[in-house]
Amino acid sequence: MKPEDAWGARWVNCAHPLSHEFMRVASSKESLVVLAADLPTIDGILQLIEDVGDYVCALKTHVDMVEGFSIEDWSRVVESARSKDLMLFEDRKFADIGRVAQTQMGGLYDIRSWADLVTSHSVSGPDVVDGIAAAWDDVERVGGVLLLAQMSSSGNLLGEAYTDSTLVIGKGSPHVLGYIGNGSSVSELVALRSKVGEGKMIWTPGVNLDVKEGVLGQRYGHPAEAVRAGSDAIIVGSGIHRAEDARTAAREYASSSWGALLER
Ligand code: 6AU
Repeated sequence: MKPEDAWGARWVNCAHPLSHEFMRVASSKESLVVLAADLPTIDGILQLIEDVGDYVCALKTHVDMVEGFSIEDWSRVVESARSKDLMLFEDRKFADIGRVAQTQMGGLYDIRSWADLVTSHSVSGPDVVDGIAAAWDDVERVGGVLLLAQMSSSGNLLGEAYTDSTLVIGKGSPHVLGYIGNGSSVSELVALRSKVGEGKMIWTPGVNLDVKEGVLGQRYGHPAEAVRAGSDAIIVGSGIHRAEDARTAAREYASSSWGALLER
């Protein structure tokens, strides 16, 4: 299906080039799934990409959970993801002053050299986004930032006023391609979408086909409900990597999320 037909107003209004890249990949794979590859080894991540790469659009990583990390080993993950047409998304959740964020984009993990997308908190103000963007400029790459406007964890401190201030920061920056919303709550997502409008994406963790309480305060909603409420990408970790058959699970998340997009 052509992305402009599947995505409608979102395709027309989202200005960031990487939102179009995501919508293109999603339409070619018929999936809105972002894989949260929360595994501690490179071999584990490589195997997961091999198993489910055909059904997911982006690889979301936490590089700092990889044991014995080296950038040479990591390049195998990057190559494998690219060969499966996956965008690379480091969930770094930056939260410092701009200059420090710029430096943190380099360093041991050299996120700026391989990540297409990163997450950032807005708690420190708008300059964190400029710092991240400056780091991509330093290596002549284009990247996009997803700001945490809501969270899925119970008891989090991102209340409505914080969300509203985050949207002001996002609206003011061409580097912000969208927001993280709470996939476990349809009402929070509907409210977020009505404030965001069509011009930015909302990506949602906290989704599972088997809606249940997650461990350590994680909350889950149904992926199709999240998409119908305005989510553009479902971030799925344990629902896939802890499934008995990860490939079958990924295919189910793909069809549930894609079907919901077409209903929207
Ligand atoms: O599907 P799960 O519960 O196994 O994994 C959820 C993934 C994890 C979290 O780091 C991430 O989603 N996440 C995020 C972000 C930014 O992606 C925000 C949030 O509020 N909750 C959350 O779980 O990799």
